[in-house]
Amino acid sequence: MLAVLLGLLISMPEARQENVSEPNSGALSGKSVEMPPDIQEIKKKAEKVSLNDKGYLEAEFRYGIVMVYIPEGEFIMGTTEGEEKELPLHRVFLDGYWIGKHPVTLSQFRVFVKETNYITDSEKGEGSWIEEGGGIRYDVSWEKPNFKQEDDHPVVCVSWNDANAYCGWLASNTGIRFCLPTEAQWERAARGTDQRTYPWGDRLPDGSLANFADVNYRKKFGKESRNSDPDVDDGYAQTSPVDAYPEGRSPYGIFDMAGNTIDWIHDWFDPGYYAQSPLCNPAGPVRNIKRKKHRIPGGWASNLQRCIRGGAWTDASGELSLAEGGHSIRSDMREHTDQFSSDDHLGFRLACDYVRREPAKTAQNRRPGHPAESHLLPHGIPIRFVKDPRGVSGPALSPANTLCFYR
Ligand SMILES: [Ca+2]
Ligand SMILES: [Ca+2]
Repeated sequence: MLAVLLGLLISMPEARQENVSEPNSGALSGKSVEMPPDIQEIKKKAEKVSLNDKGYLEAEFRYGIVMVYIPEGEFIMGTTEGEEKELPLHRVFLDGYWIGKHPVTLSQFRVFVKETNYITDSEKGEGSWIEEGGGIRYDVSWEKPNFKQEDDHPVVCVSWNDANAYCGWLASNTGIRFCLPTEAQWERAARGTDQRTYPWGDRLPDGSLANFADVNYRKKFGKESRNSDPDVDDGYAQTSPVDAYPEGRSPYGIFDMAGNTIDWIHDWFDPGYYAQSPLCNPAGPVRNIKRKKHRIPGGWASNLQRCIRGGAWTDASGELSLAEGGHSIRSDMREHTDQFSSDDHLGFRLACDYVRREPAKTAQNRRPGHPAESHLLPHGIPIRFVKDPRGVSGPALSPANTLCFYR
């Protein structure tokens, strides 16, 4: 079946054009190449595999979960037009990975809770805050976020812990290692390889591209709240269906990378991480601040800061982070919050990158013609083998300017 798909792919001009900058993306080069094992594995376990209209593989699973395959390749991460924590611009190589076409929806999360009797952090008393009438409430949850949600809206009021619990449950149900995306995986899936500011390009969003703090938000929460844009009507004061903005999709055909809900990211947050990020498959700093939880109004703060990306229905179109709170829906924006936090604009999407988690023990494990090898080594960068930073057995990060391979 994939041979047929490859034939289709090669015959699609749009797909070829899109992927010119994807070095050795294998399936797209037109040469006879061995399919990466992750694609083969997904093909076996998915209910359906097809090509989307952007020319990328999509795999469908139970519960309406759809994953899009991002081929291996390089991109430039960061921006010179944002904040200091988004600097320096740095080149990143990623192995191929799968990422959720949509955020996890309310109905998808409900299945998980019903099957497992899972209790979210906010329901355990960790607090989930929302703005209401100029004040803050802390008594909301994924089932009762204090605004109306349909089944196809993204689940909200879930913490990083809740998101990971969902990934673990889905992994056990499907036999596929679902996880949260790394910051690098998320940014490439949102921006592609041409350093665009938003998933659709560089122009500021209008009402057809993303759900952010628009005129509907302003009517509900007041003009002083979060720098909302009175000139845009995106149709929603709060969350929207996860497929409501097809024109705002990323170069890979992924929805809601800007706005609607902000996505939890696997990685710890460090504002200086870009200066020391490894070139290959960065997975965030190795850091786990063992600080005691402390009480804050409505819950607890653990000081365990995780990255969040993409902005939400509460956030501004393209501004930098605002002193009074609120983020931007820029695809290069970096933000963070406590991993126990369960705000009404926090959601998540899935990733799957289990091939990368297999540490390379010897140089022989490398595939011949690995793009990082052929494209980066001429620059004289040394190679060092490290274990997957997400491994449980004492992860080791590669120092800056050192390549690492996990194969
Ligand atoms: Ca809106
Ligand atoms: Ca989003």
